[in-house]
This record gives sequence, structure tokens and C-alpha cells, in this order.
Amino acid sequence: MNASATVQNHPHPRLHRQLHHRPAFLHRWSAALLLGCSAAAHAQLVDGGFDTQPLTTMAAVIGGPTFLYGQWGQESSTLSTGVGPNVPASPTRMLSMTIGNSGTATQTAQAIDVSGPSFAGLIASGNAIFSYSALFNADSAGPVGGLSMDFFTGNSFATVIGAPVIANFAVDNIPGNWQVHTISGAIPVGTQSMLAQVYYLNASLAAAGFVQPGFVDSARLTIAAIPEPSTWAMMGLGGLLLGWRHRRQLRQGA
Ligand SMILES: [Ca+2]
Repeated sequence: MNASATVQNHPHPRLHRQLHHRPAFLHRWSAALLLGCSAAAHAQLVDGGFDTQPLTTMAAVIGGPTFLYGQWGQESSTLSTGVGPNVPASPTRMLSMTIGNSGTATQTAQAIDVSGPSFAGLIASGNAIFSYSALFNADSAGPVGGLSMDFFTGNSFATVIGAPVIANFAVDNIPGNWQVHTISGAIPVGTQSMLAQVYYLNASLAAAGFVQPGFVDSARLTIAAIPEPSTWAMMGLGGLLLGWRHRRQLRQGA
């Protein structure tokens, strides 16, 4: 379904830093804290900001004998520099998704190869978790966007394993208001490829007999390690100490 990644390979590094360096840094920093500083690695989506590459087809990404790693495959989607008041959240382009197929959702996906040394050991250990996010923005009534992640033991859709992680989100109808949505979960042992997907439900994009696009930008995927038991123990001990000190202060103040 979709791909993962960060947006570090940006064609406009200075603009990219201005727009994203602090949030990305804070996100990583807080994630590292949550993970007890045990984060092992970051996967990176290719062109997570939809700025540098043309779209290929969904069928090319998931239907062929091999994944086209690092390319976005679309179904009824285009790349846009702006539609009315809606402009890209990250510098030059955004994904513009319209109804145009007979399915229930309009999808764009990227496959990620995680079989290499950066992730293989972590995934084999059963301690790998992912976090996948993207920005959504629409101005039609009641749009429903979503993210999903599928896992595979090989380079074809027939090798799918585990259950997909998938979640829909209610996107507000305020033009230009980018909302971040995130899914996360465990990566099944044996995973060699992941498919990250962004989508809108078709019915939600149809309003009053006409069709308006839903927009997506700044997709980002990270892969990290589940905290070690000792890390949880230390975090728990820290919480106990804080609680003890607080109670002690309350007693002394009384
Ligand atoms: Ca962009």
C-alpha cells in the first residue's frame, strides 16, 4: 500500500530547512526520548515531499515482478504546484488526488526495500517499529484521508505477510490547513519490503455533484527499535522518583 520515508533529499535544502528542520528535529528528538534513546535507524522515503520525481502508476509499483523501489505509483493523482488557495506544504509540489477509478479509494504508494543491513538485523530481532506520517489538506466537505502500511517477505505483492496497519482520518474543509496524520506499529519478522500508501476515500471527495481534490504532502517514514526492558525500567524508576519528590514537597508545604 504505501511507502515510508523522510524528506531529507530535498531539491531546495535551504527552504527545506526553514520549513522542516525544526519540526523534524523535534520529532526525532522526542521520538528518541520516547524510545529511551534506543532509536536504531531511519528509513527514508524517496521524494516524500512529491517535489522531485514524476509519478508512475500504481500497477507499476505493486503489480509487476519487482517493486519499483523509491517511486510513487499513483491512481487518479497528479502533482500540483497549487490549486486555488491550496499551495504545497513543502516547497514546490504536492500530491493532488481526485476520483477517477471505480474503487472506494484513490491511492498513491511507494515501496521501500528494508532487506539491507540498515534494517535487516533489527527486523529479524522482532524489535522493529515504524512511524509513518503525511500532511493532508482539502477544501471539499467531509473528506476522509488515510495512511496504510503493508509488509512483504519478497519483492511482489503475493509475498504479503502480517496484517496491514491502516487508519482513516477526518480532514477538515479549511483550504490551506495542512493536518498531520500518523500511523505506527510493529514490523513483522521476515519483512523485506514495505509499501507505504496515502489515500482519500472516493465518496468523501465527491461533494454536491462535483469533485474536488484532496492534497497530500511531506510523507515521512522512520524505523526504530522498541525500547529495551532496562530502558523501560529506568523510565519507570524516574517516574517513581518524581512522584516521591512531588509528594514530599506537598507534605512539606502542608
Ligand atoms: Ca512538496
